[in-house]
Amino acid sequence: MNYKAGFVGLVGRPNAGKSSLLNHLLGEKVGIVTNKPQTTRRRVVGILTDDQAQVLITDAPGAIRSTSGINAFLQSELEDVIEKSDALVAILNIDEKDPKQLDQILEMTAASGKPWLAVISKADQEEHAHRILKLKNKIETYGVPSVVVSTKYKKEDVLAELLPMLKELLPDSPAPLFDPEVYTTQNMRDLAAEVIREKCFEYLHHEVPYGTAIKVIKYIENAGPIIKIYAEVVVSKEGHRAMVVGAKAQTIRKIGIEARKELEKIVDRQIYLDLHVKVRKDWMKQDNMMKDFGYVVLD
Ligand SMILES: Nc1nc2c(ncn2[C@@H]2O[C@H](COP(=O)(O)OP(=O)(O)OP(=O)(O)O)[C@@H](O)[C@H]2O)c(=O)[nH]1
Ligand SMILES: [Mg+2]
Repeated sequence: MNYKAGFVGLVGRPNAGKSSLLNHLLGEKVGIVTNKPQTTRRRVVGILTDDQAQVLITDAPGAIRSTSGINAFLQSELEDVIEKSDALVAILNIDEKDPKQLDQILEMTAASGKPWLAVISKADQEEHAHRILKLKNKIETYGVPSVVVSTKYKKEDVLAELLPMLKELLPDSPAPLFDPEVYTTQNMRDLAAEVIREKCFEYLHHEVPYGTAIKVIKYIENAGPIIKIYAEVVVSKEGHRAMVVGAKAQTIRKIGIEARKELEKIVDRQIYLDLHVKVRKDWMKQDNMMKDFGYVVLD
């Protein structure tokens, strides 16, 4: 069989478990995960390489509709991932509150005209298990295969079932497209910003986390044994500053401690993390400021 290589885009609702699935398949954290929808903002590529194929899985924001600001960016980022992928995986989460929305995910994926398959996610959730068969039947009407997954299933088992099917969807390629030794195209500086943002999603509530962005000002890794990271937690309203800082600075301290611990696990080195809260009014409504945080669709 010829060598295969290409990009597979993940298409699903916000909270469908896309980033969790990618991390699970890789056995590494490349994308951040929270129980709040619209966690992923920019695409993240995870790479699975073996002697038959290189599968470049692109995690994308969940499907939403919006015409302005950060949400319009999320929509166009997903549209661009769909356009640039060689194949797609529709992720259908069995805990979706509005199951009709899953039909739209199937429609959207099929309409791309790309080769695709469907994954039924979060299958461990027994209270929603009755939906699995219904979803399978619906997927069958599209004439594409489906796989039932959960991050609670063993990684090896999920890979054994899913990987051969993903390879089938990919074009021939004379060689891998990326260094076979690496598992992501993301750099540590960007991952650090994302992990800090993940903790903001965990420890902040209501609209506050949706108005946060992280800017890594300095990332120093070669000046001694400790990696030093200086970053800004940017909020969109003056009133949010106090919520991010918290009483006696407890909230920002907690965000910093948890982000540092997580990053130390990832890089297996000691980290010094310095966080400052900064207000940039309505940044997520203004293109020039969004661009500053990388929220722009790249050509
Ligand atoms: N029970 C269960 N929960 C899961 C599973 N996969 C993901 N979750 C949970 O679902 C929530 C959303 O997971 P994410 O991976 O962030 O979902 P996403 O599709 O990337 O979401 P967005 O980035 O917001 O579009 C988190 O609380 C996860 O822990 C699973 O297989 N089983
Ligand atoms: Mg995500």
